[in-house]
Order: sequence, then structure tokens, then C-alpha cells
Amino acid sequence: MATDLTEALEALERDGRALIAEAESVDALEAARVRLLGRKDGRLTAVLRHLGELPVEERPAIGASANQVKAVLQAALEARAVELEATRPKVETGPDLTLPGRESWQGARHPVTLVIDEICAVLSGLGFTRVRGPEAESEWHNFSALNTPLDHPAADMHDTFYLSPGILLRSHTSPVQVRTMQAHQPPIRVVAPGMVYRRDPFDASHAPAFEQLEGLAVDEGINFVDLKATLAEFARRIFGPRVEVRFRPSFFPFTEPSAEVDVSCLICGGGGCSACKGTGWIEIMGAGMVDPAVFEAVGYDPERYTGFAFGMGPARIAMLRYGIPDIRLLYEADIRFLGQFS
Ligand code: 2NL
Repeated sequence: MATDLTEALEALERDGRALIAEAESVDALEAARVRLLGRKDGRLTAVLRHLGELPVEERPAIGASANQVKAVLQAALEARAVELEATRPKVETGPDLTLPGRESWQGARHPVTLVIDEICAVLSGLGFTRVRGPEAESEWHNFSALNTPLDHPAADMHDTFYLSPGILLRSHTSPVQVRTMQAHQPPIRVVAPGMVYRRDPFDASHAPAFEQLEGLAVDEGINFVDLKATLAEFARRIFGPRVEVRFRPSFFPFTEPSAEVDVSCLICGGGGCSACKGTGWIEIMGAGMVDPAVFEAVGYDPERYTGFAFGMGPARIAMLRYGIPDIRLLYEADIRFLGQFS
């Protein structure tokens, strides 16, 4: 009986050492410990259950052997644990590479800025230089120099934001061209984009502050054919080579003759739809030959020089191009909207 138990203890030590040496992970090592030394179902416990069956005088020797085997196996477990810790791949203690990455932010330019830059690039190719000027203007630069008397409805206090007597927020970018003509002699070809201010309701198609973009060409011998050819070429470069352009007579105080410029509807191609209100045409700008009174005001000789000018709303063109249904979307700084233009 004692011999059986001694053999069982020897077998336990041998098997235990092998099991511990084979453990390739902390979990496998713990499983080995439970199998060998676990209090309830471990192999050492199983051997010790038979201890009571021995004669009393034989028990101390087998008990001592059992304690020795237990100590040996515990030491082997600890040694193997140290080995496993030393060979554990370092990445387990570094950052968790399985976590999803942090999303990066992608900035986007405002759709109206995109259209302004595109228009200026096309006009640059046609010889126009980008210029800017103040948003707080004198009544003279905004109205008087542009052949617009102060009793004209556009100059009314109720249609224009006055900052102080004689000073206002510009209602168009024309004063920028007036300043250019005061500072430079012809030939001149400039494009002036920028914010303008009018007392308008803020609804789906109007805003009290919006981007405008005007162009001006002045030289000896410029005529209406130059205006038509330049603006038709401009429209083809912006809207595509097959777009049709039409000029309708119109009126502006600062041009004579004047025209509204339409392009064939980009949505239906000219057949008529809701975007063009069934007409097949979409208005994109106003234009005309510079009125000689404007040249007089800036000190140019109106007998020597002629020129053409045009003006448009880039927001309207951005809305057409991107199918934006409400102008207020352009003002809300909602990144769900703006992010679509990156
Ligand atoms: C429109 C029409 C236009 C001009 C702007 C201009 C400027 C000078 C002299 C003469 Cl300095 N004209 N600008 C001319 C015709 C039309 O704008 O519908 N704008 C949104």
C-alpha cells in the first residue's frame, strides 16, 4: 500500500514536470496547476485521500514525500511562469493595435468660395486680375460715381445699410472697379469678388449679405462684340462647351447698352423644367458697355476709352451647380452640409 502511494507520488512528480514544461501560455500553466495541485480534484489531493488507509506509523513518511512533491511542482510552476512572462510578445503590453483608429478631420472649402475661385481662374485665363476693396464705402464710390443719383431707389436709406452720413456697407462690388480706375490708367481688366450688403429678407432665395463678383475691361476700341465674345467664352468654360448663351436687353444705371446673360438650362438642356421655370434658360449675370458718365467720374476720357462690365452672384451659380435648394444652407456652417464639398 505504501509502495503504491510512493509510486503514485513519483508518477505525479514526473507527469507534473512534463505538463508544466509543455505549458505555452499563462492560461495553460494555470490549467496544469489545477490538474496537479488543485484542492478538490487535483492529482495530489487524490493521492492524499488514500493516506488514511495506511497504518498510522507509515503515514508521516508518505506525508513528507507528498509535501516534497508539492514543493517541487510549485517551484516548477513558478519558474515556468517567469519564463513565459519573459518570452511574452512585447506588443501585448503596448497599444492595442486591434482598436479602431481615430478618424481624422478633412477640411473643405465653402461651395461659394469654390465657385468664386473657379470663376476667377477662368477670367484669369482671359486676362483679368483679381482685385479687392473696402466693404465700408463712401456714398460717392458706391452710387454717385456709378451714375446712380442719391435719389435713385437703390440708394435709399431703407435699401442700403448706412454706417454714418455718407458711409455705407457697399451694395455691390462696383466701387472696387471705381477705385481701380482712379488708381490706374487703361488698359484695365479686373475681376472683383466680395461681400455686398442690401436690405433684403432672409429667405430661400435672398440674403442681406452675399458674395458678388464683377468684372471690368477698359481700353481703346472695346465694343459690344468683345463683351459678347468674352462672356460667351466664359460661360462655355464654366458650364461646358455645348452651353448656349443668349443676351436680353436690360437696364443698369452704370452701363449703356445693358443686357441680362442667360445660359441654356443645365438641368433639362433647354427643353423646360422646374429649375428654369419652363423657359429652357437660366439667368447667370448682368452686363453692359460702361456708361460714359462713369468714365467722367473717375477722370477717364470717354471719347478715347470704352469698356464693358458684368456682375453675377456666385451663390446662385453654386446653387445651380450643386443643386442646393435653399440659400440659407450656405450660411449655417453645418459641417454635415459643408463636409460634402471636400
Ligand atoms: C448684376 C449686374 C452688373 C456692372 C455690374 C459695372 C461696374 C462699373 C461700371 C459699369 Cl465700375 N458697370 N458693373 C455692370 C453691369 C451689370 O451687375 O446682375 N449683378 C449681380
